[in-house]
Amino acid sequence: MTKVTKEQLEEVIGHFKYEGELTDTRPYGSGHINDTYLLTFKEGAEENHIILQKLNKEVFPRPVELMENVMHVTSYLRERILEKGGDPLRETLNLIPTADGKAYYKDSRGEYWRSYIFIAGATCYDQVEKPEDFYQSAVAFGNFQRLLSEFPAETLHETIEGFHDTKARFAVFKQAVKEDRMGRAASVQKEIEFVLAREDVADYFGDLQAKGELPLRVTHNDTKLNNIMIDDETGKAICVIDLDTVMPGLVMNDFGDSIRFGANTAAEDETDLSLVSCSMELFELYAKGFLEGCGGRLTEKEVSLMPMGARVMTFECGMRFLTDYLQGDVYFKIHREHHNLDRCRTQFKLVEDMEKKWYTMQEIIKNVVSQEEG
Ligand code: ADP
Ligand code: GN1
Ligand code: MG
Repeated sequence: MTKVTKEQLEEVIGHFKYEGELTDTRPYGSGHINDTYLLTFKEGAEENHIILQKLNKEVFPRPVELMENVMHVTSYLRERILEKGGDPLRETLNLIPTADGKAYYKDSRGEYWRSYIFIAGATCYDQVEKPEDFYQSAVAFGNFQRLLSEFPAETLHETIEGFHDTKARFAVFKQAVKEDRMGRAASVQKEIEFVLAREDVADYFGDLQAKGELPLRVTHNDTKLNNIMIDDETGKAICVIDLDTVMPGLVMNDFGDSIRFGANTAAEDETDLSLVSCSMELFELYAKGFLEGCGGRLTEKEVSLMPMGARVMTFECGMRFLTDYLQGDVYFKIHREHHNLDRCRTQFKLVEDMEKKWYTMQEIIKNVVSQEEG
């Protein structure tokens, strides 16, 4: 990943249609993929913020297609939000065009940039601070699923091929172990064994899909808590952000990725593994909110596979962190040595914990469903 220079930022900012005088530019947020900046503009006595992002070209090799998806999805959501009397300036992302009316700017180094209206008075959380926030995020992600249920899926590009093809990711992992580019494999034998012992988990959804048992839906595919904005005043989750991976996918994965991140009693990169566990209270709360948000659109099979979604997504994410560690930290941004290994370990601890609580997780889903029906 090449570093963004001051001159580069100046060039990019000069090409967008902004109003007012620029008073501050700073890196922003805790995403692992794109480079996000917060810009501050002054107009008279008023201060306005803007989000500016450099797309990660290594992760998203076809940025133009990606931006087409973002444009389609946000303009579709805008219509749905207006129909129900909502405020599209706060309830979906809004692209700010470049001076020549484009949705993105390609700079002189060939990097792609886009800009969004800043959603003020709302927060993205890296960990659940209040259970109610997690519940609200569940309703919002479920609702996102419902709002996109009629979206013409065939118009979407696949921004990352096989993004949640866990079986294919398992094969990539094995290759990374074999190549052992950084000479790190010997020091992570325990983690490697953990993955190899769970090929059945990696294959689970792919096998069912091959039998035609799972519907393909338009899904978000990166439903972590910090990809949702919660209104500081009302406490409601108002906007689903980070739309780069909206693609056809499985609804259990959207459910599961939220559990992986938000029902963890510790941070994704916690080094004290004794703090890491999957909270059954948060699991239940999220399941309630998500099913409510989906509004009865899921099949019985999809609902019954929600615990499996949590297990598969957590396993897959841990395996991806470990793969990246073995390959030399080329995919996820790291902020300290062995960061990806620390992240991998929390995920595997969570998987183990879910396996211990497997029966409880199934029972919770059954209870939530019967409460919904009753
Ligand atoms: P990444 O793919 O790197 O995770 P995101 O699109 O999720 O990038 O953005 C990173 C962070 O920037 C978010 O977690 C959020 O805090 C902030 N952010 C992104 N878009 C907006 C927006 N429109 N308004 C306010 N904050 C935003
Ligand atoms: C990345 O972009 P961000 O930080 O929201 C990743 C997800 C992982 C997540 C792990 C495009 O999400 O798939 O689950 O990190 N996004 C991409 O925290 O790979
Ligand atoms: Mg994000």
